[in-house]
Amino acid sequence: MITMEQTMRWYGPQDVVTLSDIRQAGCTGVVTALHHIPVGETWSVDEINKRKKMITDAGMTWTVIESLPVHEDIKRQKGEYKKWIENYKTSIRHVAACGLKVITYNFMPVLDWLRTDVSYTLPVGSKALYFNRAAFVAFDLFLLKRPDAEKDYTPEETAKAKSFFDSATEQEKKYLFSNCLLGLPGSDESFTPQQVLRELKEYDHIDAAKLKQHLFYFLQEVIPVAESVGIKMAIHPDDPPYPMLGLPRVVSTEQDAQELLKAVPSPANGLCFCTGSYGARADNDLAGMIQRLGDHIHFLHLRNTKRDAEGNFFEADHLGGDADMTAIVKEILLLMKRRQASLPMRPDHGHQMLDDLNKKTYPGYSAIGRLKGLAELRGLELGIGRMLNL
Ligand code: DNO
Repeated sequence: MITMEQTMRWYGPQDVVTLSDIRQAGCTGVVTALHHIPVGETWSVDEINKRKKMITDAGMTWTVIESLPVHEDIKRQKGEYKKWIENYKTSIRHVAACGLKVITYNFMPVLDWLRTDVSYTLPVGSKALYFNRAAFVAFDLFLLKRPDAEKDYTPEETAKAKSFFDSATEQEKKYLFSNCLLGLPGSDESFTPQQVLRELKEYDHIDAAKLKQHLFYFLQEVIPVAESVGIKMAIHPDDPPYPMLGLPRVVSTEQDAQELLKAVPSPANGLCFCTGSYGARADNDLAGMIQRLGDHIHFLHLRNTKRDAEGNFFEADHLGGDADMTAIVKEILLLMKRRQASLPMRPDHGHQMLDDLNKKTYPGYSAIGRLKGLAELRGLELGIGRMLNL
């Protein structure tokens, strides 16, 4: 039976969750990035090898990068975007020279993932990440005060946001503000509102069609390089998977994924299949997507969300929520059998629970919560595999 390669994300030497913690959780691999290198700059062979040695010294492997970020100039095709693309190609070559295999990246303008509450208390007392639509609209309209933002919302949504805002305490407003402006993953620096407004303005004339063109151009440039050195590129979907703050998002649905794969056909042009991000939309058929897109899936994020009709969702237990994790893991097992390859996966996010509650980790990246998710997924995989005689 071919099983998934179990990994966890590690934010590097300053991460409160140590390599030893990750090893004890049963992982054989670590997923990480050189977060200290500014976006756009080249990753040197030396720096990559230094990080790799830390991981191999801890008894694990490093084959998947998450993320090699794409410079905003590339997404906007402005400024020095050609230079940043050349740097990206050099980084791909360096990463391959160090024996790594998969590069995860995303093409979300300005912000990466976004939640309105990073410590939403669940009935059992652990904490989860939460996206509250009314809170988000309130942030946009009344805290960030994005020009013309009201055009993006129905009168009903605006009214809900207003009533949310009017009943929130000053402290709750501050908390909402800082959650929405959390910096990029792996960074301790938050965005300032001025910075975000300035960045948003840069996208004034970029709609989804244009952003797609920019993505396809980027792929046409970097995929041949990746293919020539044996690197698989894995694009992470948008999170949440729809336009935010007036910004287009173009990797939210199965159709988006199909289009970007078709734009540059190559075994190197692939996907990070994140069940949490795609799964926040009811119209994404996750198990079906694995069947149809499976040949292009190079990395898996397994996570679950529970949605409601208003567009709110919270991160549920890995085997709870709206995504049918049993059906998903079954499809993954069949896929790996067909491809005769083990796919790297990580339990994406985890609740803050037990001793996690006394620690400050990157939101979603607690040790025990992720270990619980991993252990459940591991058991599910083994059970399904045995039942199906794989
Ligand atoms: C959130 C993560 C994302 C992801 C990037 C990939 O927890 O899944 O931040 O790493 O979008 O580029």
